[in-house]
Amino acid sequence: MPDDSPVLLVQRDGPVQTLTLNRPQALNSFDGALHDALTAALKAAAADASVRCVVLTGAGRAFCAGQDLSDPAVAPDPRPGATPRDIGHLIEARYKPLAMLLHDFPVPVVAAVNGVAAGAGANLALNCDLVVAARSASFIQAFAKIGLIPDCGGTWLLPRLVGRANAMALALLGDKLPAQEAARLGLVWRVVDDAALDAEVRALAGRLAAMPSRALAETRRAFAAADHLTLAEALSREADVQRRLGMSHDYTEGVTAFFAKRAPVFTDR
Ligand code: LHQ
Repeated sequence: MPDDSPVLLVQRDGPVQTLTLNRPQALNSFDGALHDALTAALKAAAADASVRCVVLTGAGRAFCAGQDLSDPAVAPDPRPGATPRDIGHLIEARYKPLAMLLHDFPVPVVAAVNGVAAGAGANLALNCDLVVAARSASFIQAFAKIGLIPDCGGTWLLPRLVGRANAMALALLGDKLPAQEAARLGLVWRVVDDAALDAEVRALAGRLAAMPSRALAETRRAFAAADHLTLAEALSREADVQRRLGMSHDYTEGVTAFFAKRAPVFTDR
């Protein structure tokens, strides 16, 4: 019987949009349909001013097993003389735009890593602003096991998150890193009991949604930009961004609310 359940579940809870990868039979690995659905849903959320936080998670026992290796677009043809696949094209066409979309996202994105996150699935999570993992979750830089290098931003993210020594060990060995160890290395922010993941992430997303979205997105961009700036350049960039944010409604609202001893109501995006 054909499986006609959507490959991505889109659920709205007030200002929080939850996107659930839904190919549990293939551990939520990416085929073309999932790529299309996730990219479209992220673009729609980015364009919708009423969305103030996005949560990414997976259905079933996995977060995401990376690329679906059975997808004809990537599956190598073992026949002698067969033309090799150009998988670089897929990276350019799919994974790069996805990572850049997250990098430029106007509101915070939280990864709720409910289970195993492998290959590009692990790096999908690491592209998010905050990563909360269930205690039973794990992270695997599976690429070396199939003769590839970390993609979906892995080569950029891993050394920045965990330092070169840890990044090299993770990427070269491709071992399964349990969530607790991932948190100890600084790969993820927080580990919670499996049964508490949904509630913890809901509370966190609600908090983020009430915060000044534009300032949060500018913080992500400032951290990334600072990587290739001198201190003096970073300080000047801070001044530029602060100048813009200082003219925003959210800044006026934040300071006004502080002195009025009330909760601020932030609306900018
Ligand atoms: C899968 C997958 C999968 C298809 C589990 N595909 N079916 C970019 C561009 C181009 C080419 C290549 O890659 C990339 C980026 C990448 O992401 S490369 C890395 C791709 N991912 C992997 O190499 C991970 C492969 N999966 C695994 O190592 C294991 O499945 C993990 C460690 C994730 C989970 O292990 P187990 O819990 O033991 O589950 P399992 O291996 O038994 O998998 C369950 C089912 O899911 C199984 O199918 P079956 O019909 O036997 O029940 C797997 O074949 C299927 N599956 N990952 N990526």
